[in-house]
Amino acid sequence: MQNQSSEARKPVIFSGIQPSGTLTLGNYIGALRNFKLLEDDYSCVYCVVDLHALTVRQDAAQLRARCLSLAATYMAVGLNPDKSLIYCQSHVSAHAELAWILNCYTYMGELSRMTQFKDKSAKHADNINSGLFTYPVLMAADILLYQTNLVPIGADQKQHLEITRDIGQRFNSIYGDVFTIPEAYIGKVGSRVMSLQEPTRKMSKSDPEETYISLLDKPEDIRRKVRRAVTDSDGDIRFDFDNKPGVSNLLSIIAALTGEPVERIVNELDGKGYGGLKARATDCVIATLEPIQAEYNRIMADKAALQAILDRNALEASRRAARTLDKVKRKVGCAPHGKA
Ligand code: ATP
Ligand code: LTN
Repeated sequence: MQNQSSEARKPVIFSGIQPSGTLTLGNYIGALRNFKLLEDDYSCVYCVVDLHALTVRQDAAQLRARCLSLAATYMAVGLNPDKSLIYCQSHVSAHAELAWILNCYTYMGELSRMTQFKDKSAKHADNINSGLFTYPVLMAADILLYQTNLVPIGADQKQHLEITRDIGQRFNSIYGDVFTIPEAYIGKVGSRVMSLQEPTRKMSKSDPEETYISLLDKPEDIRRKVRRAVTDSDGDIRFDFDNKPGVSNLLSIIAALTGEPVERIVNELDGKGYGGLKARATDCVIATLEPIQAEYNRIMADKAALQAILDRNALEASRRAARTLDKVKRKVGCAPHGKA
């Protein structure tokens, strides 16, 4: 973990991922690999947001296992637990406390405009709970608690970052400069990886298996899923998301994983057909995931050590979060006795 002086000097990054399933290639390209990229220049806080995952019914034992697995995945992509604060959201009660207070500074109207709420309500029509509705307020609390400057996220979370900024600014305009107002960090390539089966929808870990590539998929699964990925019937390899979403999605995956510009990839694949495109995509994905999987298996082999890291980090996160939460409580009139 960083010492306090280096932590104080660097700007702060916060991001979180829900332990709602095994991470997908979308989570990796859109979020996780940027977490790693930014690790050296910022004081990073990377959270396993299990309270957010409760907005959809979860099996308790499975959720616990998924929290450990997600923390191991953070480390398997190269995040260093001595540099980045990796911990579990529910272990730090300040998140839920600040979320409650911020709920009272957030309007029903602005929450009703959130597209993720509309999508998730349609997907879980039998469980449209109020947590699903106030989900962005908990996300705002996550971010604002740590005086965050930058939030690496995929494009689908842009709206949630905007409401976070609005809530933070609203609070600051009443009480003075309590919160740092964060900026989104959205990668230029791959900020929205699409479903392999319905390439006009984003790839999502809580969708059916064949629609996504899991970070833990075996090479044969990856080969099969990419081979069956929906393309189109004109046989032309070019980037044109509106008319060729499936082909464009595979091209962006290759571009994101290799760092090559899309035009060069298109030229290289000239005459190779969709078979060639899919083979190239498969190779890139397997080459990226193999070392991550090896590292993941190594970390998961010692769950006690992993748990110890999470426990230790939760204490440090609580310490950092308390600074903001205490200030907020004082501002709104909830200061503990003798501390007003
Ligand atoms: P769920 O299916 O449970 O809603 P999810 O797979 O959509 O989950 P989250 O945990 O909500 O993933 O997101 C974690 C991070 O990954 C966020 O920053 C999000 O923007 C990013 N992300 C998720 N899906 C994609 C995608 N298809 N392309 C790019 N980034 C993505
Ligand atoms: N809402 C995000 C997950 C999330 C998050 C955060 C992301 C919860 N808290 C704080 C960035 C910062 C999602 O659904 N992907």
